[in-house]
Amino acid sequence: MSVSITDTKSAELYARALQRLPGGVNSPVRAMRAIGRDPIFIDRAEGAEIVDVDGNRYVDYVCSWGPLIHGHAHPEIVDAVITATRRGTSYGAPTAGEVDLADEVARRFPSVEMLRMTSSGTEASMSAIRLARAVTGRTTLLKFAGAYHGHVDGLLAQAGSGLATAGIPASPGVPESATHETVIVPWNDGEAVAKACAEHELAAILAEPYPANMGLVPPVEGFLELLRNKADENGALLVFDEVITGFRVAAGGVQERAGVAADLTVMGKVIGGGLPAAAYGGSRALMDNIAPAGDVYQAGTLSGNPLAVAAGLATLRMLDDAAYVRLSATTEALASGLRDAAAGAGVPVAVTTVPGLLTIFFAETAPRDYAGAQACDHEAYAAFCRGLLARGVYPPPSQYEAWFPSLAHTSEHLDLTLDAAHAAFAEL
Ligand code: HOZ
Repeated sequence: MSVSITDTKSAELYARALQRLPGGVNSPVRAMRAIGRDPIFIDRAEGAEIVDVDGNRYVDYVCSWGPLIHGHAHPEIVDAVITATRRGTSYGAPTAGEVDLADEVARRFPSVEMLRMTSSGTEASMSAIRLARAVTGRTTLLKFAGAYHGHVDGLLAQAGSGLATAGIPASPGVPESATHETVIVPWNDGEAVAKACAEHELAAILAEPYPANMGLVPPVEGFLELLRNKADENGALLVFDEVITGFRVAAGGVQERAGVAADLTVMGKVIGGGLPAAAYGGSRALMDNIAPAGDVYQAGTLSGNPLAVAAGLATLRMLDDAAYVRLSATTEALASGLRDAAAGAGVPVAVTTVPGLLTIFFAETAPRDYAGAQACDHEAYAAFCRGLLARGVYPPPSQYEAWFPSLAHTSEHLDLTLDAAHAAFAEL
């Protein structure tokens, strides 16, 4: 493992990239501006480790922002993709794998009797909203400040993830007409939800049930049940965006852990095993409204792509009960090690966890909403990240993104991470 990094080749690539790619990247957070440094260009990865173009090796806690629950380049997933590739990369026609994948999802998510695949979580969110509006005959949506459901126009106001990271409250280019039917309330605020429900006939209440795009800010006791009840009273659909949490926090996502079922579920990341795939699904009665079964239109040339389906199937089939026990233990060991390291250095932090997800907030207490996440010490987080990177640990370069421990992280990886954390905290 590296103890300091040289980045000559990354710097050269970044200079070239800036001429051709806005900000030098194809998605904003990886540019690392929020932690005050330039992006690191990756050459290859295996298990829990990535290697950059300068040969620096890191323990990776981004893991492609969630899809790689088994770590990088898992041999069974790679084999599945290679086998699928030899049979053709895309047909624009249905395959057996798509039916198998829908079966695998339905077994884990009882609320998802049917699904439609898309290529990205953004598309899946957008399509779930269209369906909710079509079946309710209503247009207004309720979402939470700091939640992120992809870069759908109507949901970009007060959104988490890259918008929060860059401090963009609402993206230019999104017309007011696209957002004026979005009602935004603070996460974990039952009164605000009740008030919004009293004032609006909603098509949907849309939530990440464990929000992880303002950092990980779990729901307070009873909040998900409240959302379920309020949606039912209002006549709205409850839409859970489980792009990050699905197949990760439990086989059946937050819905399994919390025992609260959604009407529509948005899935992504793990379902594609590291290739571009996402989906939305719900009851047969709802999903039969989607074309060609019904008249709610939605389509995609690469939807259900056979390589992504092969990667997704291989990924899901390796996720047995023991895997979830192990992922939970790894997450908890990392969290308690980080808490101890911070305490040892006298740095106040609050570490939130659910199995497979973690955020270290630089604050005395864990935030319970977006305003709380915004109030954390982002300079300290940035300095901590730079300290980790210099010691061979690659954290999410934003206070608003969760860490993604994987099944490939071993006790040696955790030891190295915690040694680096001790040193990085001491520098603060
Ligand atoms: N939406 C991802 C994070 N939640 C993308 C991060 C990036 O910009 O690479």
